[in-house]
Formats: sequence, structure tokens, C-alpha cells
Amino acid sequence: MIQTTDPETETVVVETRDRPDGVRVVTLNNPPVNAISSAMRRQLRDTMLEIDADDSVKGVVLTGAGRAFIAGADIREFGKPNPPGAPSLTAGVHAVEDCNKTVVAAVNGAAAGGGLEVALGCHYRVAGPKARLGLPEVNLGTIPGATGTQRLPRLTGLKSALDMIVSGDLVSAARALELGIIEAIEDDPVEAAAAIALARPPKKLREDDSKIGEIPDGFFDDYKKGMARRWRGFEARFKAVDAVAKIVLPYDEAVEAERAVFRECQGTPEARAMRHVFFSDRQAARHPSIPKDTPAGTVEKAAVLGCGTMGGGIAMNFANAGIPVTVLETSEEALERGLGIIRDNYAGTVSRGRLSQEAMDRRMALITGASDYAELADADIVIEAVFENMDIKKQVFGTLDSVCKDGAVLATNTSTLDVDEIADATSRPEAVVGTHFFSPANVMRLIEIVRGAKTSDETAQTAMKMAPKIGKVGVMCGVCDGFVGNRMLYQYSRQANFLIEEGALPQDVDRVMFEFGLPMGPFAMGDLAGVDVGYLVRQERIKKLGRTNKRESTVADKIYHLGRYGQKTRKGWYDYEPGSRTPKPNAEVTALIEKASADLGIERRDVSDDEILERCLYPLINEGAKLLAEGIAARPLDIDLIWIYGYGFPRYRGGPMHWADEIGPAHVLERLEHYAATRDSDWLEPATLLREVAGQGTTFREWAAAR
Ligand code: T1G
Repeated sequence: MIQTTDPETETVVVETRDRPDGVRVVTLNNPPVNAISSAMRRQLRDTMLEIDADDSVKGVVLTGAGRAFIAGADIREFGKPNPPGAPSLTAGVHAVEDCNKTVVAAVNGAAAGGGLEVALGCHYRVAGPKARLGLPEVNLGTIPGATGTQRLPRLTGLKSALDMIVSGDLVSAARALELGIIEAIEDDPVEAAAAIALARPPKKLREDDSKIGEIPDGFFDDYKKGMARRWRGFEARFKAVDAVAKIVLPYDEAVEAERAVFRECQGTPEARAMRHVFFSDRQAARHPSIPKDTPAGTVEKAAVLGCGTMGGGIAMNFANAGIPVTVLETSEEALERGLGIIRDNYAGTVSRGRLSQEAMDRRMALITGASDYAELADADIVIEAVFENMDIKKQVFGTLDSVCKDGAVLATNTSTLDVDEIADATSRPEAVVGTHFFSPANVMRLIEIVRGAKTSDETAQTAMKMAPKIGKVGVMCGVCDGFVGNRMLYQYSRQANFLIEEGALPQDVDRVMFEFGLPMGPFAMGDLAGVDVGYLVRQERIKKLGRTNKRESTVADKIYHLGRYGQKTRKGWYDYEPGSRTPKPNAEVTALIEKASADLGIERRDVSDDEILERCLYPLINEGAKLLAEGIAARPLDIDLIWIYGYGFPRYRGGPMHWADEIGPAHVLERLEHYAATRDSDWLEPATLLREVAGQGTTFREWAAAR
């Protein structure tokens, strides 16, 4: 085994071994997933140049060590200066392609980004059955920057290449075979690659335009029009299309143009935001409150209490993951109704061609109805999703306490009630945790894992490790009114309602928030969730917390009392045509708002888009700062993930706290002080932590890192 070491870091990341048949196997080895560091770029290029000059070598196989082929460029090096003399990855790709021996990629695992680009520099490619291949750079706010935009289309054709590059998805080995990215799927890709390396001549992909053909006028512009709605705001995806469009140029010029676009993307706010989310996704489950070596209980059998909209959706998540789940309802009739909703949900997905009938049948077979608590006795986790009433929840948990096996996790899906109080209704509060799913529970990816004062490390760990197993992002938080997401949402909604009393209209506020990147504004969201639901939540909070002596808007209550409950009644803040979800402003609502201003003695004024944006989002940041200071949220990344996965905060802005760091906490403070002084002294007093971070000229990220 010949090992080349890196002059700077003494890191061995490219190993070679010679086979008796004259094939040299080059293994890239940078655990855990062979990310391409600058050391690897240099060693890969040097290794290929050595092979080129070594006549004893008859053929080359290039493969990855461990579970991955190559995970692409090392993301941790982004934003850092390139070590002197370290070649670009493009140079490495060309050193592979220009080798005078046949080089075959044995794709033994994930070949992502630069990893696939290296494979595309090889003359042929074979993959193991579990390999995944793709150019996911746009998920990092950048584009393939090592000839990928010029190579992939030469194998798959333009449309399939654009679909892969713009989606950022990895495809399976089977799909890669269909697309022509690989020659074959082999159980032992290295053996298969060695045979090809000895049997076939080098074939340079960059010289093969046969798959490109005649490009229709406007092809790329039409493609960008087609993706505009789905990917609005994700600028790198549109730049990736522009880079692919350079394919009409001679290859070397096109690669230079691609590199220019790639460099342009590296320093954008979108790139910083998307990298933040990439790493945050992987940090979420490593919550500082749970010791690293804490064992997680297995979740092989689940149960859900209540089969309403939430309970049914929660049960579907387990069935989707192949985990048997028992659903308990108070009566056969309620159970049948609930199971019918689940069946209809699946049938809808089948009719849209996104689920096969047999998959639906398999999932339905995993869901068992029950009418007796005794049937929950052997569940590893029971998730309560009954009516949002503390007395009912206490009674339910008291019964669960007497029925469920030792070690079972007793979870509540409450969104507003005190998890500690619920836990104290049992003899095992250490086994109780909040699992706050977001509606619709089978669609929204977020679960707020609410750790009670007595929740044990094992219970917390079990819930955190369960989340990804059922396709969710579990984010831990502490107990308070509204936990993290809704507590911040209250501040955002409050200001939105004040703004329409002061002069804006719902459609103004919603437009600004939509343009910012949210899926919809607060009033359209109110109509979707239900104006009646909002009204009941407000009444419950008043019952629980009492009326504040601070200013509250009453316009939403007025809308409720008009019987305008939202989409469900085809009228709420807006009107909705039959079968349409498009909100249409309503003159009666406008008149009601204007009258509310008059009754309040407010002279309506023009409210600027900037004020709308700042008055809605800066209080969100401000509440986030309070949640961090109180320890309800342990890290800014937890708040960012909650808002991205629970409320659709645009990933390309990184979440509210990352975005605050980007625009500057000092700027947020200055604006909040302005609005507190001029618009709303009740609710806009800047948080102490915001003042501290702004005053020190630092960021929430740095504050958290220093803790
Ligand atoms: N750089 C640095 N670290 C990486 C990494 C990367 N590219 N990929 C993964 N990691 C870390 C990850 O943070 C985690 O660390 C550990 O490896 C295991 O990851 C020129 C410029 C490859 C499909 O976008 O999609 O190439 O949390 O849990 O589930 O055009 O990792 O354990 O400390 O995700 O087996 C493009 C990103 C880069 C791929 C494997 N590449 N990675 O999934 O492991 S830009 C990507 C993934 C680029 C070129 C451009 C996945 C995976 P920790 P994991 P996995």
C-alpha cells in the first residue's frame, strides 16, 4: 500500500494498492464520508499524475473508504482561504480524465457534489446497490463548481441533468443506471471496475456531445420559468441553470464560466444560510442537555391516544416508517371516523400517484384500532393527542401510568399546556415528554420535543432519536407558554394585527411576508388554520394567563364573531371562491378594520413595507433572544430549525436567529427601540440578551459558542 502524505497536515487521504492484474486501486479515505479537503485535492491530482507516468499500471479503479464514495468538497473549508498551492478540484477531475490508463469509478456509497464530479472525470462508472449519486450543491447555496454542470448533461441529457442539479437530490443506483450516469450496478464495484479498466480504452466525457443535441431557443429561460414558483428565493438554483447553459460554449470556456458562477455563489448570504442549516440539521439531535452516551430506548411499537386530525396524522408517521401503531379512541364510532380520515389521506396520495396501493395497504395494516387502554400496555411510546384540556390530559396520563409497561415513553402532543403539570399526574414524571407535532402532523417535519423538569435523559434521548426514524426533525426545548415556536409566533401575530389597526391591510402584510420568503403571511395563515381556532386559543390563553394590562388587538375577535372562520367557511380575513385557496380581499373586512381604527382613535396612515417587515420579524428575533436567555431554547440553531420546519421560514435565510446575525443584532436593536418609542411601548421593549449581543458587537452564534 503506497500512501501519499500531505506536506502541511501529514494527512493521508489518498491510498493506493496494486492488484496482481496490474490495476492500481486508488482509495480516498477521509472519514466519515471522504469529504474532499484541500489535502485530498492535492493528493488526488499528484496520484493521478504519478499513475500517468507509471507504465507498470494497466488500469485504475478509484473508490472511497468506508460507507461513502466521496461526499463532495469539505464544507467546513468553505469561506476559508485555499492553502497555498492547493489545486482546484477541477484540476483533480482533469488529472483523472487525462490519465493515459483507463480510470473507472467504483461508487461504493454516496457520490455527492464534487464526489460525483470526480466520478464523472473517470472514463467509466459502476456502483454498488446502495450508492446514491447527485450534485446537491444548491442545498448549500452554491452550484457544482468542478465541471459538473458541463459533464452531467453529457451523460443524461439536459433536462434530466437540470432536474438533478436544481432539485439537489441524490438519486439511487438504479435511477443512476436508468439515466446513464453509471454503466452497471455490481455487488463488488471494485472488482467490476477493475475488469472494465483492463478491457476498455479511456473515454473522455468532455469530448462527447452526443447527448446534448440541438438546444431549442429559450430552453433555459423556459426551464427557469418552470421552476420559479417552487424555488423562488433560492438564487443559486437559477445560477446553476445559467451555468449549465454555458454548455453551448467550447468546454474549457464553459468550465471557466461555471467556475466564475461558483465563486460568485460562495460568499452569498444564501450560501452562509444554507451551510448553517446543513450543519444545524446534524446538530439538532445532539442537545447539550443530554449527555452524549445516553442510551435511547427502542421504538418498535407505538400507540396514539386520539384519532382526530392530529392523532391520525401522528399515527401515519409511524406506519410510514414501518412501525406498528395502535390508535385508541373513546368510541367505536370515533375510531372508525379517525381511521377513515387516515385511509382517505393515503388514498389521496395514491390517487396523486405518489404512493402505490400496496404501500398504502401495508401502512394501513400497521395501524390497529383499539377501544381499551389495556391494548396499549406493550407500546414503547404512547403519544396523547386528545382535546386540549388539562383535566382531560391529567386523567389520560393517570390511566396510562397504570397501564403502560415500565420504560414506556409517555408523550403529550399538547401545544399550549404545561408538560410538567401533566407529568405530575403520573408516578413516573421522568418518562413524560412533550412531542409537539405541527399540523398536518403527517406532513410537517417538525416535532418540538418538550423536555419537562423531570424528563429523564433516557426519555429525552429516546424521543430525539425517534424523530428522524419517523421522518421528522426533532428539536428540543423547555416548558413555557407556547414553547418556542408559538411563543415567538404570538409576538409576530400581535404586531401584524396592530399594523392593520394603524393603517395597513391584511393583504399588505401578507404580501410583504410572502415576498420575504414565508409560504404565506399571518392573515392567510390564520384563514388556513381557522379564525375560530385562533379565537379559541386566545380564549384559552386568557383563561390560563389572565388578561394582560397591555394593548391587544381585537380585530381578529371581530372577524370571528362575524362567523368568518377562514378557508373552512370560504370567508375569513379573505374570501375564497369555491374550490379555491386563493385569498381575495373583502370590502366588509376592510370596513371593519377601518372602523376598528376609528373606534381606537387611531388615524390610519400609510405603513411602509419596511415597517411591516421589521414590525413582524424583529419581535420574533426579540422573543428568540428571551427564549435563549431563559434556557427554553438551548441554542440559536434550535430556534432556526423550529421556524424553518414548523413555519416555513425560508432556508435561504437560515432561520430567524441566523438572519438576525446576518443583518446585525445592533440594527435589530436600533429598530426595535425606534418602534418601542413610536408605535408600541407595551410589547417591543428589546430583550436584555439582544442588548448584550448588540452592545458587544457580536452575534447570537458567537454568544452561544462562548457559553
Ligand atoms: N463536508 C464536510 N462534512 C461533511 C460533508 C461534506 N461535504 N458531508 C457530510 N459531512 C459530515 C456531516 O456534517 C456529518 O458530520 C458526517 O459527515 C456524516 O454526515 C466543487 C463545491 C454524503 C449523503 O452537499 O449529503 O462538492 O455531524 O450524517 O447520512 O462542486 O453527508 O457527524 O459531525 O450526513 O451517511 C457537496 C453533503 C459539497 C453532500 C452522507 N456535497 N453531505 O450522508 O452522513 S459542495 C454535499 C451529505 C461541492 C463541488 C462543490 C451526506 C451524505 P457530524 P451524514 P450520511
